[in-house]
Amino acid sequence: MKLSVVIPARNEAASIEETVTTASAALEREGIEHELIVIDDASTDGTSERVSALAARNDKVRSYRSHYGQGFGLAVRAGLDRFSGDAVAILMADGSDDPEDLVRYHRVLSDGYDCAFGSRFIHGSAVSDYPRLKLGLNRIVNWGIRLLFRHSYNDTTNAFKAYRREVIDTVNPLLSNHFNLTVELPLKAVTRGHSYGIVPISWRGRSAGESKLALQEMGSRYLFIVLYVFLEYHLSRGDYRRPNFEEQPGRGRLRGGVRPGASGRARPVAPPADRAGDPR
Ligand SMILES: Nc1nc2c(ncn2[C@@H]2O[C@H](COP(=O)(O)OP(=O)(O)OP(=O)(O)O)[C@@H](O)[C@H]2O)c(=O)[nH]1
Ligand SMILES: [Mg+2]
Repeated sequence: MKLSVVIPARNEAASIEETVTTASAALEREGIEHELIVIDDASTDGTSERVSALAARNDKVRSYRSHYGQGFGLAVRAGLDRFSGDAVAILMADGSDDPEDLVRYHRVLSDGYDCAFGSRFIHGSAVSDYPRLKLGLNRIVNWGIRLLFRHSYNDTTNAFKAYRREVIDTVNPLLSNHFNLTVELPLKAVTRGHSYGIVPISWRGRSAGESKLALQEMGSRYLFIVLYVFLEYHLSRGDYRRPNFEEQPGRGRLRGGVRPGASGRARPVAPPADRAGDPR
């Protein structure tokens, strides 16, 4: 299964080279077919020049200017329009995510799950230098999402996740232009009927560059997209579900979740019934 990695980057000159080279090294070492797609839109600090130099040395690295306007969500969507793999992971350029976790995600997808979700808040995960205010807000928002959607996954808001190609087909057209895309993708994927495996991941606070997340501007946008998906799930009578989705009678909760195995591999608890006998 070829894994495409979409890396949105704006003014990440200090970390983009390490992000791309460590991701490339991890995937090469594991023999995973891959491509790395960096999407820049308005960098002024030399990020694009660095990526062009990387692309000249490594033909699996591709660099694009977003063909949409500026914004995190639009940059990721530009990458999702262009990837050629069987699956796609979204990786931050600021060095916060551990590219080694791409290998874990690839395993989860190879095990048959449609989505690979990491959690920074379960046994086996490692988090350092998380700004306290952001961490507090993160826990509250993820708790609220869990209550609304009645699932047990506790890190919905983290963008670093991976999806099979057909999931991206299911969740399109995407609406979010900004950081709210981080919740639109996983929430639509699971409410529209895709399975997911959860693994512990590592995360560290950025050590260089500036945060692009403006919390005050994003609150209402996050609320909008969470409520949008919630209303779609409850009121649209399944109009947007993935092809061949079959309702499980008597199940109120979102299905497809798995508990993480101690090894970091997704360990299925109850495979999605409609996927039984459908090893892909
Ligand atoms: N192309 C593009 N990339 C963006 C944009 N906004 C953010 N990014 C990238 O998206 C990733 C996440 O942005 P961050 O600024 O790290 O957001 P954050 O992780 O919430 O903030 P920190 O806690 O400071 O790391 C980084 O790789 C950014 O370079 C944008 O408008 N365009
Ligand atoms: Mg960051």
